[in-house]
Amino acid sequence: MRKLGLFTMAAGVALALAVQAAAAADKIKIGFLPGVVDPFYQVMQIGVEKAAKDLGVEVVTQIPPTWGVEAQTPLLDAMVARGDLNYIITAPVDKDQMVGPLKTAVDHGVKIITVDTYLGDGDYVKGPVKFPLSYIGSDNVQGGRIAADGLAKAIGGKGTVYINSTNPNVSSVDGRAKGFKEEMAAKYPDIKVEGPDYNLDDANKATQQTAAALARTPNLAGVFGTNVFSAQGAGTAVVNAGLGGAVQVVAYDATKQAIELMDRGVVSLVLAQKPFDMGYLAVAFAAADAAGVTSLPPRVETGFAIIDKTNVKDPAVARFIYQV
Ligand code: T6T
Repeated sequence: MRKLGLFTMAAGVALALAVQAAAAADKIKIGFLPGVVDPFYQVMQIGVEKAAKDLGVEVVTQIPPTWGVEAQTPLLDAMVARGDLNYIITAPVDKDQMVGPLKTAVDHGVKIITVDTYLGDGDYVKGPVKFPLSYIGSDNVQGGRIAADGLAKAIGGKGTVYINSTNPNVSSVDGRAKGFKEEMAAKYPDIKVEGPDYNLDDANKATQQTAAALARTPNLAGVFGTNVFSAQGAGTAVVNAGLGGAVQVVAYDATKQAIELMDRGVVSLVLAQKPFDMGYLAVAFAAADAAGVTSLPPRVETGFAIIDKTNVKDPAVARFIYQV
């Protein structure tokens, strides 16, 4: 297993301090507002709740039923209007459009920690958006590069590949598509990249779009699905077309379904993120901040487990499959 986490020494020290300091911290209340209902955020919620129990803090969770600013903003506004939350842990669904609503929360005395996705360019020290305490999540550009290397290897270094993604202006999936394209352009001159198409977090739409890509490019060699819904749709379209094994799929997010498709020879590589860690650390950071810790790192990369058929049965790797 390759682990690419850059969990810094500072972050490790901060976490240890958080655990010790939580007992001393004033009782805090945290809002948890992820992006949408899906297995990735369900695992994150398990991490949030475990940390809340371990550290003795209260958490209020609201999950938008669909992805988008229109769905996330009213839930955020309602959290702020409660008046009793000290921190909100959130995955902003748009790196620009959620700046205003989250800044309003800060103006009402709520501190913000972003998980999985970030605001602005994600640099909360020198970048355009500085108010969040920290970004805790994957290095998604790096994840896109890993996906590109995996897909290039699976297709023998040549052919046309296609990206299916969710929405523009989302730091996570944008980063994945960027890293993927950059890596392909830099290292694989015989691979042509098509897409991304945007499925708006709808697996059925992802299936239709991938089916259209297969029809458009009859010799398509591979597909990169940049998240749960994209990879699900990509896998389903390849199976429906009877092309399992002939068209290679690389899946971001280690759902049980992605692993099943790997067992059936449809998916060649799965990138597991660490949503449990993201949720747990975010609560620990809030507790540490409340206890007076001033050196929390503004960015924590939680790393990946990279799963293929050679290591999928290894318990050290399989533990990162999203068990929900
Ligand atoms: O891939 C995750 C998350 O990292 C991304 O920001 C949005 O999609 C997921 O939640 C999976 O559906």
